[in-house]
Amino acid sequence: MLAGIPRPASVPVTRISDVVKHTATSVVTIERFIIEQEKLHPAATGELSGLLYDLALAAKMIANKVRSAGLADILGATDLENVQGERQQKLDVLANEIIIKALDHGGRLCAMASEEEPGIIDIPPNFPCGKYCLLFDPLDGSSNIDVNVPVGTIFSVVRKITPGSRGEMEDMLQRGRQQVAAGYVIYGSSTMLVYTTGQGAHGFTLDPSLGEFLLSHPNIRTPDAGRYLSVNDSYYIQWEPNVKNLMSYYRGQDGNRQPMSTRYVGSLVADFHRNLLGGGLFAYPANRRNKRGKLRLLYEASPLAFIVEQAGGAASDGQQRILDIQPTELHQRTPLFIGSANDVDAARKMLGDAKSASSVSAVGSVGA
Ligand code: AHM
Ligand code: MG
Repeated sequence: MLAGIPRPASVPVTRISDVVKHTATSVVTIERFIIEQEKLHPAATGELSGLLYDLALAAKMIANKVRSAGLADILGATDLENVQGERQQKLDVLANEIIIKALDHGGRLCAMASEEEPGIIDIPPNFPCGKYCLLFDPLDGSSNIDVNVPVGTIFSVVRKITPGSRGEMEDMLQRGRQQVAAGYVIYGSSTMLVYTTGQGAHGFTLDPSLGEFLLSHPNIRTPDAGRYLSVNDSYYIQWEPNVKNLMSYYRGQDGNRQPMSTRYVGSLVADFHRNLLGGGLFAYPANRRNKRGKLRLLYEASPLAFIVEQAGGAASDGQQRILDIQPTELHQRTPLFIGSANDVDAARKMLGDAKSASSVSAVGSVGA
């Protein structure tokens, strides 16, 4: 089993110049970057590199579908519901299938789990099993598809910890700090893939003319405090008093800080990506109706928490670090406060302290 992911301050961030040499005419494809990074680990077998490259390929295929969605008449909802009881969009189904088919035969995975599937996705018996598990949200924010708002794919990779060749539930239910890689793809005005393997967070932009992801954002660092607050205010009356106080603080209404500006796309990847690059906080607190919030720990919160920490930011459920939460079920939800470290710290202080003063009933996620 891997040791826990160190806090950002102690992360030996790979200097990009150690990995690739930039010249005026050189471009660094994601394939080259992954291979060069692998060389930093003499014991690496290449399996993780292959897996990341397969994910990049799946992302290109999904980007292609998203881009041509209106033209191909594949917009709109299907009659199906996913395991969360939400209507699936056609592109959700396609993206889910694309990822499974791109990853199931390479011999790198022993199992997968998707936000769109009720249980573990086994590797077909005719394909070899590998040492990693992949957990993913194939198309996050899919309710925005019909109105041309950016959507995204989120993924998390953990190492198999059980004996035997097939992946088990125990392999899936690992704390976020056990992740060996995580990333997201944003299908926006351009398509970008951001990933980490624990040596910084790096971003790649898809060049449509070349069909390649090119290194565009090496060693992303997020500001310690941010300008933007991303939260859905329509839940105001359902928030506990301490959450209301926290939001008043972010808005400067209590006179203790400059007000943050509100920006809420309603597509987690889009909100997260903007705040990662520019600084800010995304918050999806628990409320009286949804005691554990809405977002999924394993497919959304944990992978983005790994990335944000690698970029110098933080992620908390209001009580504890997201990466420390012990999952107990595949589709577990968690409150989420993620982004600039100082802004997340304010949530931890105001919600954590309030809880210990027992003024909060059920805010917080299950877990250790
Ligand atoms: P999804 O995974 O079903 O697409 O739901 C997750 C999405 C996030 O992208 C977004 O941040 C959130 O749901 C928005 O929820 P709400 O409409 O309650 O604000
Ligand atoms: Mg989602």
